[in-house]
Amino acid sequence: MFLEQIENPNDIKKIDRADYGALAEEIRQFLIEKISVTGGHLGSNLGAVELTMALHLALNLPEDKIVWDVGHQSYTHKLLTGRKDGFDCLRQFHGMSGFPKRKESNYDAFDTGHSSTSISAGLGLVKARDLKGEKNTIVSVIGDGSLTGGMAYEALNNAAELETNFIIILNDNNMSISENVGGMSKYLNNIRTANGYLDLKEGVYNALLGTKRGDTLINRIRRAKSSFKQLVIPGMFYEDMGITYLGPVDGHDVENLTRLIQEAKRVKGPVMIHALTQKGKGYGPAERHPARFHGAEPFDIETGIPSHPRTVANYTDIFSTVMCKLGQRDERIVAITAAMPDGTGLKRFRNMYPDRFFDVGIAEEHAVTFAAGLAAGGMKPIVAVYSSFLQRAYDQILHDVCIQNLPVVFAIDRAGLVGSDGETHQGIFDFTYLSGIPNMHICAPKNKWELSDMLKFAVALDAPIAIRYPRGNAYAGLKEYRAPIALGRAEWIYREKDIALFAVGSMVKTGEAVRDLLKEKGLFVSLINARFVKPIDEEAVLEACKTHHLIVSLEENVATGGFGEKVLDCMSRNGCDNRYLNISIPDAYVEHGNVELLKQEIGIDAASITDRILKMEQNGKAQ
Ligand SMILES: Cc1ncc(C[n+]2csc(CCOP(=O)(O)OP(=O)(O)O)c2C)c(N)n1
Repeated sequence: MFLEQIENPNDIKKIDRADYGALAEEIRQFLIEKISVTGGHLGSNLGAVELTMALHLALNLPEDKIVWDVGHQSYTHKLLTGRKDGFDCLRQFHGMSGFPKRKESNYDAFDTGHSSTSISAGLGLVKARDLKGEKNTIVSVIGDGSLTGGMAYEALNNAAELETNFIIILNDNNMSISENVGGMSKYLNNIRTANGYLDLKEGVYNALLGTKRGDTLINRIRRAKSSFKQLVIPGMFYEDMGITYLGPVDGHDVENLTRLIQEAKRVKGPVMIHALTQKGKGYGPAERHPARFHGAEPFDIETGIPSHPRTVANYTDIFSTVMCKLGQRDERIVAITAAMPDGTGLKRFRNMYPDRFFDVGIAEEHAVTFAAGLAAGGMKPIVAVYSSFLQRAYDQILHDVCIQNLPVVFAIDRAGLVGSDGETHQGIFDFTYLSGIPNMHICAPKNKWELSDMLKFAVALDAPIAIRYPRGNAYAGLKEYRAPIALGRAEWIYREKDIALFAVGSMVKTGEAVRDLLKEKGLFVSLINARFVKPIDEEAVLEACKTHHLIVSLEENVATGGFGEKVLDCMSRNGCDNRYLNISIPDAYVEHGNVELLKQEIGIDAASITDRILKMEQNGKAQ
């Protein structure tokens, strides 16, 4: 009823304040209904409904700007800025993104997807505003989980010197994807329960007032900038840095929040509003299982059960099982995650070996250097991380792990196209950013057994090594091909002549399909499972060059710095003049959408690859 009245940005300002509660309820129902069909980030959005309403009431968008950290909680913002219809194709190919996108709307001030960037970006917008002499308001919204990321502190440190207005809203739901971790989380928790301390303060003062020298004592306590003060005044950490702290406040009270944001606009300097929210608010299953409903697959609203329950093990499951076995065999094995114990499959390892499990918060850079320290101390660290998030830790991999040649294993999940999370999350750069680093080894399994074999191989190797595997079902084909893993050695699966397909990881399965299609045309095709991207098996390449006129490399990584370039380099150094075709991801960001569709779109599905090979065969030259 009220949501119907909201078609355009700022329409919320027409709603009577008495109806805010009803509007919030309608927004929640809308989000639950839509996300139950498309999938998406439910819990974080349900928790941020009132906060977003308050921002839209207190600000004048788009002149004023909101920077959403991670951006997964921006659905209500999208709803209130004329994008209601977009929810039917949320996260689908050419549909509305699940994250803020400047190209999608003038009301999205800054693109996000990875965590802990909003304060830096917001501060940049503030400085740009000031330099241009403008007067608009800039607000960065950051969650307590994202506040575990180091970049947030670099930004706070910088923002503290500011003499003009900058509003930071800390959306504190006491959860990251899983339970939040670490000292800051503890600190925020103490603030949450600050009423206890305030009562204590009052109690102490009242007791002292009743005594003879009570006044003097109270004054002494007040004068002393003691830890007592730290206890009784919430937000001292921020205040001491020079950031005005307002809170903690109820993040579900629209009117109060709106008033507070309006007050915060008057502060000449950085100001933090600490809003307490509940993840999944208003939907029972999401309140009870916040981790499961952080990023939900389509589900049945009544029960919260996924509409298409998984029946096949994915690579994460395989990794999870093997890690538990390895942990049992070798007490030096330790596992590290940057806030993704569920997503990376390390939860079982955590339950079995709590002392050897470390969740460091959303802190990939720290995770890698921490792992380097563990390795230098004689342990065998395995860093389980998503491909796109490891991008952050490039220097730590190079400077802290690889220069010292420390035996850190990188278990890189979600490598390749990930689908609906889109361009910020596609794991298509890891071969590129890893393969230029001396001492690093890189491999990718063709199927679920090979992931297990590679992990065992990796922990036995006394050097840095990365194993990258994709999101989704673990391939259970080619079971009979299980030659022992040897460093830098490929595996011949089919040995014929004429066309040689060198495929890496997920592309071995595609390579099989391509080979079938080519054979239907009467061609002879070899399929080689590359296994290693660094070092590549040059012997296998040269052997193939002798008996095949066309060499094709297949990978789910961008072409630049990828596997194919190494194959071509090997061929050119050795004077091989075979024709060559590089199947990889083009030099562009790949948007959100179904993975199979995306593969067709960029021409790396079996049919498109077969077409390209056939054309090449016909023309006798490269496409
Ligand atoms: C660099 C990076 N690492 C990991 C993630 C995965 N991730 C997405 S949201 C999230 C938790 C964020 O928690 P919080 O900021 O408290 O937001 P909430 O969802 O609780 O509202 C994580 C770990 C990410 N987006 N970016």
